[in-house]
Amino acid sequence: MESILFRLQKIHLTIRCVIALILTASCVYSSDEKTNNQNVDSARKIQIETQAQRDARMAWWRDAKFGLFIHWGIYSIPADGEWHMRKQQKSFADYSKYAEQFNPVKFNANEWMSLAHEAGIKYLVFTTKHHDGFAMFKSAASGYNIVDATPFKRDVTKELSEACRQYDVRFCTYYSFLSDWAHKGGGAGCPHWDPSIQDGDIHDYVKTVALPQLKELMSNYGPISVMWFDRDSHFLPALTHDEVAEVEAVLKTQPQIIVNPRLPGVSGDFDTIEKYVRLPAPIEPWELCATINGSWGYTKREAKPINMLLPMLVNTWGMGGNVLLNVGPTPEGLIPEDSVRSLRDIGAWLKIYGESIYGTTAGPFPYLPWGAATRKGNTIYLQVMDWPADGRLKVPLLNQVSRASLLGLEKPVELQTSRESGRLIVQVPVKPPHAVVNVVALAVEGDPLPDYSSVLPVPTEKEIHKEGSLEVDAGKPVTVSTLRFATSKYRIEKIALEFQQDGQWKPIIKEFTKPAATGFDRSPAFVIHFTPVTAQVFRLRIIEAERSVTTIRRFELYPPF
Ligand code: FHN
Repeated sequence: MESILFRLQKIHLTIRCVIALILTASCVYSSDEKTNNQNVDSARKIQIETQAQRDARMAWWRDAKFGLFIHWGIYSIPADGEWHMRKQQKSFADYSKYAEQFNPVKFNANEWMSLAHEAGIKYLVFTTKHHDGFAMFKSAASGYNIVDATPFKRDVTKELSEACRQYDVRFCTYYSFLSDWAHKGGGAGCPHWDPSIQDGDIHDYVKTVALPQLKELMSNYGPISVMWFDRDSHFLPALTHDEVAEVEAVLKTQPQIIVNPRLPGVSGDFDTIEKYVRLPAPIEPWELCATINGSWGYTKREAKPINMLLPMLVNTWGMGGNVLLNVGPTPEGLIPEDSVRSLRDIGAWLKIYGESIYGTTAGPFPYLPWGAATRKGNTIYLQVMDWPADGRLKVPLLNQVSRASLLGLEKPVELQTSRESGRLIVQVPVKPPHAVVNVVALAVEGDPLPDYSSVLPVPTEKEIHKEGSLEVDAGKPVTVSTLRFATSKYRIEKIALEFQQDGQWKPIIKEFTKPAATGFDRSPAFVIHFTPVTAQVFRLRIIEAERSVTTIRRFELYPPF
């Protein structure tokens, strides 16, 4: 039984705690008042967005699936890509001479956006200012811009924003916020090579150049659908709390704007990966930005043809990602003819098969030997890259299929389905309608039930050293015939796959050598088929690697399909 005194003490203690809490809060509050009323004001004004509001804001982006990235600036003149100034360690005096030469008289924003529309593009991300610090828009914050510092004198950002609206493409702005190699205090992922121009306080640079230019972009070019921040290094000074608050306040002037996650401190709305799909895929919503020819800014590299681009696009869409595909226009203001051709070929495919891409989410399969898949409600779209020569498409799906149809003909053709030893078989024509990727639509009942996955325990990422190996026990004897493995970077040179028998390691794959990378867009995920082997313990052994340590992100073994 508690004494009355003990109870009184408890009440007293509780009251003191409550008072202490109020004082603490007011103290924080008052200290805010001393330092920056704006924080307190913005703290009052911050509206916490509900999930429903966020979903509504993101809906167009999730459905859009396909954007065009354009890297264009005075760096197009040397045709050496957008890092030319840093790669060649060119002084500002030298590099800025390109501005005096920049006169893209063949530039026509309507032609660019008409092509984007034809390519099935839904949004444009344009480099309004890259790391070289040169603004492709009229700016009062710096005379180093296309209107004031070139013979061209036109605000191409404004012309593009207007053309986007005319061709039903959403206008989005890329801006290198912290990296700037032309203004005092601008960040660089390496020591400044022209200190008289570049050295300075990065917070002064944010205050005098980056923030004012961000305000100009948010104020002068109509609705901005995505703010695409970027930087030339992960190792740049952080923004202060106040700077973040100011950036957020400027972005709030475009209330529906979506923001990428590349300005540390400023929350992003989607995940972003670069150059190639990787395993595991990021959590949705995410975007892969990739190049059409292996470089961002203009170079003379040939654009990849559709039979190389479409598999990358379809695999990304099948993993639930958007694709932001980049072209680098010429100094004259033209999108290179080979890039135009590839974009048109993609657009022609999307014109026929777009229903299997736009508005879809990731397919239900962890891995498909012949292609990818997307999902829209009860319809699963199979994007088939390896067409079955015998006309029997095997689909690892347990669901009942109420209708199967082949897209790409005058009208969808109904297909027969059957089951053979549990595997769904879709009877398809021996000759497919499209040369690269064909689409079969399956109307299924209930939530999709895939039935083909790796026999190894769900892999954890593991760092292994050169000549190291990763052993995994399947828990029981299994028969496997496909290895899928992925590393963190494209750094594995040679690997071997082995199984354990009577305490000895026996080879399954004696030596797999990674194929030469095409450009730098090469996914570090590999699929290798081999004669079926039955065992319980397996190991992936690194024979040769570029670096002393690499991370195995996925080590999967699949049974015969
Ligand atoms: O350094 C930039 C690069 O030039 C290019 O703009 C890419 C595009 O995503 N972003 C940075 C590298 O991650």
